[in-house]
Amino acid sequence: MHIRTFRAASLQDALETIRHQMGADASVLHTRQVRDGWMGWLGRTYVEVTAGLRDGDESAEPGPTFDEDADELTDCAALPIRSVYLKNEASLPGPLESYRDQLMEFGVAPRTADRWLQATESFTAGLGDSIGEPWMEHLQRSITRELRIGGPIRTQPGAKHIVALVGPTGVGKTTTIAKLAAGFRIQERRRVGLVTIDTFRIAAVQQLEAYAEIMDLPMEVVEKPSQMQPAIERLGDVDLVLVDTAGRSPSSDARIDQLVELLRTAQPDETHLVMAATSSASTIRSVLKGFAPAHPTAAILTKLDEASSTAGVLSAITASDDFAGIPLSYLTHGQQVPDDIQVAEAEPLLKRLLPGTLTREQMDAA
Ligand SMILES: Nc1nc2c(ncn2[C@@H]2O[C@H](COP(=O)(O)OP(=O)(O)OP(=O)(O)O)[C@@H](O)[C@H]2O)c(=O)[nH]1
Ligand SMILES: [Mg+2]
Repeated sequence: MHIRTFRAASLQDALETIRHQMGADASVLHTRQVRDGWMGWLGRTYVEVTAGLRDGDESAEPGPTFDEDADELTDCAALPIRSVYLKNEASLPGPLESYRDQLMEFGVAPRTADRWLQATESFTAGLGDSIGEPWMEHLQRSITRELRIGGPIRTQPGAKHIVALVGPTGVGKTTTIAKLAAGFRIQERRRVGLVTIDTFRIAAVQQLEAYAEIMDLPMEVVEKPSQMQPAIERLGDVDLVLVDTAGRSPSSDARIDQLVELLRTAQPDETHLVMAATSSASTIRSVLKGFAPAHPTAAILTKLDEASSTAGVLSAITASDDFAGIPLSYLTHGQQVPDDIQVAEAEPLLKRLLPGTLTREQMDAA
């Protein structure tokens, strides 16, 4: 089969060109709108049509010549369309089509991109004339509807609320524990105790110990299940116990089982799965799957400051037909303890949806 892609100013022009170049038996395989210019901005919109012609069909239509160099055409001969077969999926408005390409470029599965964009289109369809619509804001709103925001850790004086952080290696679990400990101790004036079960590396214990010393917090190191409850007892009359764990690869079932066994002895009230916002959608999906035995009750997204696009990550954590979504508790956006943490909300995630995504403030300022 010959497959060729044509660009033209309109679908009509593209079809006429296909007919002229490939003959009346050509089939339209795919259509989309594309924009040139930087990241789709300030460019012209074209219709891109991919057409195919089965081998042996070339002679079916006398007349048309096959010009190998004429892939991109904006100036088309005016020939009547007779029998070009159109598989015209319902096309989205131009700006949404260009977002579809960008979302997929950043790891969003086509099914998810379509769900978001169709929700956006349905929303805007109800608004009447869509020319000049703030499409990105509508897209952000559609994604927000699927995002689960779980809220922060809630403590009661004297309740000894136990919260464990689990996740892959190096995502920022220990740093986030230090930020949380400082926030609860200083701003909320709670009594906080730390437990680490990360005895895998000597440096890991020392890392948490350093924070415990600076903040004058009790800290216990637990190496095996039998030590857990006595260690929690020794912390004394604290309101919040934060449990740091060793980073685990989501594909290492044995190590995750080991972690889960040790964690079970702490009987955590909440288990927050820590993931880096710099990860790809497929990494996030495999982390969610790999850490499912730890029964995470919430997720923390770290390293938002380093993420060029949150589209892939959001596609993996938002609710879909076969996934209930995971509620977000906190976002972290830098290495500074205690400052670079905030209670999760949609806006910081959505303003980084794609490179160059405009925020409401940026739009207002423009
Ligand atoms: N840019 C940025 N770096 C961060 C953030 N949070 C943590 N880090 C850095 O990430 C690195 C790893 O942080 P850790 O807290 O040690 O990560 P961990 O998950 O405890 O690592 P393991 O215990 O080895 O699994 C450190 O250099 C942190 O300073 C963040 O929000 N943004
Ligand atoms: Mg750590």
